[in-house]
Amino acid sequence: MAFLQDAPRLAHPYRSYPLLPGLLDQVLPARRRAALDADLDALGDYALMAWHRAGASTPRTPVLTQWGPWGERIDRIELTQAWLEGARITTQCHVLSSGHADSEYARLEEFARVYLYHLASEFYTCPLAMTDGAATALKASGNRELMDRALPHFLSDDPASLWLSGQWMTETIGGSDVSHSETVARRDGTGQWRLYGRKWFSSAVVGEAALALALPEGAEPRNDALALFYTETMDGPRRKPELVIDRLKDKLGTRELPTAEIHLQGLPAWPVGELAHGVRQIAPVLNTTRTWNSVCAVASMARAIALAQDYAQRRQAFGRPLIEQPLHAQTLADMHAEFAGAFALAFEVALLLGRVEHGAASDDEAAALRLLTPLAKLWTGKLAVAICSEALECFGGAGYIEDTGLPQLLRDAQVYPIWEGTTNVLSLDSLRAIGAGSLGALRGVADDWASGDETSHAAGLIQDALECAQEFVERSGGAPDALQAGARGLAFTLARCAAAALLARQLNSSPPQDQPRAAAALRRFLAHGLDRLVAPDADNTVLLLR
Ligand code: MFK
Repeated sequence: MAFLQDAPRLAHPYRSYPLLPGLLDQVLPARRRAALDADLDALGDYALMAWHRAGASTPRTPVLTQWGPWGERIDRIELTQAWLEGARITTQCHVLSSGHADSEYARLEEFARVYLYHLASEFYTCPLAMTDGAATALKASGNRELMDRALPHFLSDDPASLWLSGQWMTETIGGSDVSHSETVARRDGTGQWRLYGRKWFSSAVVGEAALALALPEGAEPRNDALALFYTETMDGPRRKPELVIDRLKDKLGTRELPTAEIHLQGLPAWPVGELAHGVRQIAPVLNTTRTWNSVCAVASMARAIALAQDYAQRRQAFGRPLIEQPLHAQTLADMHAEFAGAFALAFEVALLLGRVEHGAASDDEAAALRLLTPLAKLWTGKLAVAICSEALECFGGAGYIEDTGLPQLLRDAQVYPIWEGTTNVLSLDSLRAIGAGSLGALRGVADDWASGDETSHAAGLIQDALECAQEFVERSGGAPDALQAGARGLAFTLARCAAAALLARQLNSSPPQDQPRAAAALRRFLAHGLDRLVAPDADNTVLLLR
């Protein structure tokens, strides 16, 4: 009989893995907790179905048809099955609307849904994240007219009226430095603003609306001169002719997601707020989508570890199952500990976001959230790539073979450190937050999280690492280049400290039967070290770059 290998099996993503239910049990009041179950069960069912469906079908990608048979411009995009199902499943399970419910727990409940839905969605979560961000930014703007017009669609629980919103910032010359935006806004003879320019990455081009940065005609091209505009893309069932889709991107991963290059040729638009300071106005979008990025990154880690662990029980090598091989078991346990820290941090950001939005957070929590948002994004993004890569290795050669479905995990994970700001851009954003005083706030909340009889040793290690981080900031304070050169090491240290403090809190608040595992996660995470600070050596850098 030829050799046959059992494939890895995925258990129910909600019911069979204790981390998410355990967190929700601990945090949510009983009534809210019970009310959430039906949606999470449904999203877990959908995720399981999608995994089996993907294994039994040939991968598809979206197709753009630009021209009709009689010469007319049509820019039609055919979507994959999961994208066609996206509006129904997300509205049925209240993915977006739940995040804007009137409760400090709204964001936690939203991101629990996102976590379960993300991989099955084939990155339909990308435009959902933008839509969530657009809703958040419109609310922050206080622009009542635009809120009344767009929010009922963005947060709709009816698939027929759901609108997706894009976020159009990135341009060829601009990239992360959006101050070089070339898109301009001009008023026509009727006083209507219209957008002209080219946007280089639009992942919600099938959506009905967008927030876009543009330079109002006549304004000095300065950093703070960009304005934020709201625009709509559809004229009934047809895309407006002033929005032209140039092509779909050919990407390393997220291939089901139709990311487009577009031209704006006079698309009507409305200012969201004052005709300047657009970056400040779009910041709520950035912080919201970065939180999505963090939660989606931990969802990828969870999937990779679940499959690798299941396979380790099925695969026999050198006389016993992989899971009984000491080095393989060690590798899996290392992945679990890092994942537990990342999960705790991503969901704490979600919880804090809801608390801040509903006035339930302390001043320290609000200031810490500003710093934790980029920290969680940059750390979970990098970790997702490392864990997905390690998980593929756990399958040996099979992990490198396309129709196992495993390589896609790694390809898709590579978007997390890039999407919504690279690791370096986010490290610099964390300096922006530290400059506004949030390091002291982070130290305060981390002290609270880690305090407890069982965790005094952990609390000491965390305090020591945070003290080193603070000293690094103070030492480099007078030398901005040194601070920037060390910003990544600083950010990773702070992220690890926050995650360790949350693991300590988890241990202190776990029911007795869960404490041994919580203690093991904390111990292993600490053993991997907290301090990632590097002393920048500018001369050495110059020599190496010669
Ligand atoms: C899922 C699949 C995706 C498919 C493939 C995708 C590939 C990637 C495609 C993309 O392009 S995704 C979009 C990624 N782009 C970004 O995320 C932008 C990255 N760049 C940054 O984040 C820059 O740091 C930033 C644009 C914000 C720099 O702009 P500025 O104008 O040089 O910033 P400045 O002057 O420091 O800040 C302007 C204001 O905004 C300040 O407020 P004030 O005016 O009150 O002083 C800042 O405090 C505020 N601000 C900036 N970032 C903030 C913020 N406020 C709160 N939170 C933040 N994060």
